[in-house]
Amino acid sequence: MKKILLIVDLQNDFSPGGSLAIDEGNKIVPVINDLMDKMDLVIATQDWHPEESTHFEDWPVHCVANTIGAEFNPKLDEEKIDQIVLKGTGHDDPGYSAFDATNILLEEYLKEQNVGSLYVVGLATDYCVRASALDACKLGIHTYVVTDAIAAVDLEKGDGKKALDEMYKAGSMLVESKDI
Ligand code: VGL
Repeated sequence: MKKILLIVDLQNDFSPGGSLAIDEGNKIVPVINDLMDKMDLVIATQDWHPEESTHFEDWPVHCVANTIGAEFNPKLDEEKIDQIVLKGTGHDDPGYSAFDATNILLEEYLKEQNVGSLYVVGLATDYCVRASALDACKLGIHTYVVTDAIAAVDLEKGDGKKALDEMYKAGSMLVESKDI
């Protein structure tokens, strides 16, 4: 059974300077780089939107496919990624959850890879990390959320904390990277 890291949307547009920047988006990158060495397999998602998407009625334009904003944060050790997962690729597809990916069927892939535990990290705690962890729990996957390797948008103060409570109640374990 494998320990699998799921890195969610560690992309330029969600990093400081990006169109939907999360202040702490850079701080978590070294933590994630270290975690990659502790895992049997590393999966990384990319929000990968078309130029026009109904998702942009709710958010500033971000992570348009094949643009710099959609590229990984340059500090991320990309060569350690085993599988890239693209999501939000359709016109009406917000792609909050990694399990909504369209280039692979993540649920099937995780089964094939003999997932024992899934460690969820990245951006953002209150959106894509939340949706991905909740789906993983629903599928019966042993899910951990690494609390010092995520960061929240916090449109409303406390959204990140609320999302953590929700993920915990749904069955995710909350861990710190030093305990992995
Ligand atoms: C995300 C807001 C809008 C995320 C994506 O990656 O968490 N947040 N689109």
